[in-house]
Amino acid sequence: MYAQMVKSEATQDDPEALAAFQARIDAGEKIEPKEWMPEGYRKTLIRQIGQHAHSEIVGQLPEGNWITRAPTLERKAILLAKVQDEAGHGLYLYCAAETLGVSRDELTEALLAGKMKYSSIFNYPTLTWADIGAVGWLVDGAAIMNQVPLQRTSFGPYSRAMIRICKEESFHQRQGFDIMRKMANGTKAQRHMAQDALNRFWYPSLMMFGPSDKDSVHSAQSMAWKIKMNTNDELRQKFVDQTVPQAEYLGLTVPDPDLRWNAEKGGYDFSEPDWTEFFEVLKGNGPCNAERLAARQKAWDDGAWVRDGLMAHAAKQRSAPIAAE
Ligand code: FAQ
Repeated sequence: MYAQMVKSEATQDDPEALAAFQARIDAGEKIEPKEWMPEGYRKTLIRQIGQHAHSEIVGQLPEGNWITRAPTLERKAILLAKVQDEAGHGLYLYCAAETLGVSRDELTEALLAGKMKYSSIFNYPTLTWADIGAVGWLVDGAAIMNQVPLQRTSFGPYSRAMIRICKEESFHQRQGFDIMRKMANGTKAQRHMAQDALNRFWYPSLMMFGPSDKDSVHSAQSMAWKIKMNTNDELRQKFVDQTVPQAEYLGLTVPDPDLRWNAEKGGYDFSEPDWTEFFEVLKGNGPCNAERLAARQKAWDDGAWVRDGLMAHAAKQRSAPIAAE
């Protein structure tokens, strides 16, 4: 109890508090919002959780684009449910970030001002129905690879949000694989569409894990704090090892002439994505950056009257006399 008090009153550079905090992380304890934490830990979490939340919300756009054009009623219902799930994931994550003292409005404003990022993958277009299969199979597949370890992340609200999100993500991945299976076993034109989708989404999916470890600025500190559980390259390798046999099962070719099984390391050797393209996309120069941000800006502007109405209602409630018991 006394130790807890000391911690909550500790200044940011107090070496004892920092050591005690690190000891809690190393022991696998969860850090809860009202407990003392280093400012860097709080800021890193806001950045990562906020970016993750924005990704879930922006990630609805490439798939939402296909809801009205899904080939059957069943596919439409499934896609609609998936896109709604992504909205839910965004909301859990915004709530987790809010426990760190930042509001959803502030996070959205930072996104719209270009001060916060969202995943690079959502700056690529979904041109055909097979792309919706590729998004579920590869993009949700990469998201799960990254998010399953995050269920054990050190910050309680983030870890709990991840447990729920991962359950839904596995349904998403399977629905994508099911679309690919149908297309890959369909007509010649459908097989061509499936291969074309894999060709276009393979490297952008590998980029989702972030830059190679040598260029990852946050990994070392984030891993020490268990905000991240693996390096970017470790997860990318696991993703390739899991996905290549799935592509083979579909009868599709991974668009990498240098892809080889390496028995010694027990994994595939593969070509790195084009990192120049990755950093260009991060700078806002991807194929759909402007369109995605314009869609978010429009949603924000269109929703202003709802936010104003809710604030006015809350103010009225606060000033109303308390009803007699
Ligand atoms: N895109 O030092 P690192 C989903 C930035 S959810 C954009 O390695 P870190 C569900 C990074 O922010 C997908 N930016 O960074 C779904 C940093 O810049 P900053 C989202 C990226 O944070 C499916 C700089 O590069 N998932 O898909 C990217 O340690 C289908 C240096 O990089 C998460 O957010 C990128 N790909 O590692 C929804 C998971 N990679 O901030 C709809 C949680 C790196 O200093 C449909 N996040 N950057 O300006 C993480 O695990 C980590 O944040 C990483 C990046 C691994 C993404």
